[in-house]
Amino acid sequence: MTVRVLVLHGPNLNLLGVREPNIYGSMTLAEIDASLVAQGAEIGAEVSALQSNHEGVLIDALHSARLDGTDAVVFNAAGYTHTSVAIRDAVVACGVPVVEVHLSNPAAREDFRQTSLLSPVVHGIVSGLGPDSYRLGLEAAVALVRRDRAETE
Ligand code: CA2
Repeated sequence: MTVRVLVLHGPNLNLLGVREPNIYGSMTLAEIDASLVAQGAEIGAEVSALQSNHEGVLIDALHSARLDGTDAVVFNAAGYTHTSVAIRDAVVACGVPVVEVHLSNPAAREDFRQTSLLSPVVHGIVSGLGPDSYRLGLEAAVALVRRDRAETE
């Protein structure tokens, strides 16, 4: 059975490949999304992707995931990772497994990136591996859903 995964990208990630390639790499967001859709097709997952610079849009997307048949979310909340109680609450409320991903390794960066408000409420975290963080996050999300399904059969 197909696994439906939402890949959700937070603020400024629309600038990937255009600005700061030394930190975030040279792939554009469209290229990352296309690679995840292709990966999904290979492993039996239907991948959709959304980027927003607006906190409320990200929260609405998490709420929709609860109702629209999404099985798991791969989420790079970007700067909101470190600041947004509202997004953390929405992650809890969405009721599907969420895998937190980061292109960079926030633990190796500035003090203000050392706290993730999301990490305590997600199923797992992949960071520091560039676009491979998303690739591994998607693989993990699909495995989580398949394991849950197998356990409830
Ligand atoms: O490493 C990551 O994926 C981050 O989530 C990226 C966030 C940062 O605030 C987190 O601490 C770690 C920033 C995203 C900004 O994306 C840009 C991409 C290109 C140019 C400028 C910003």
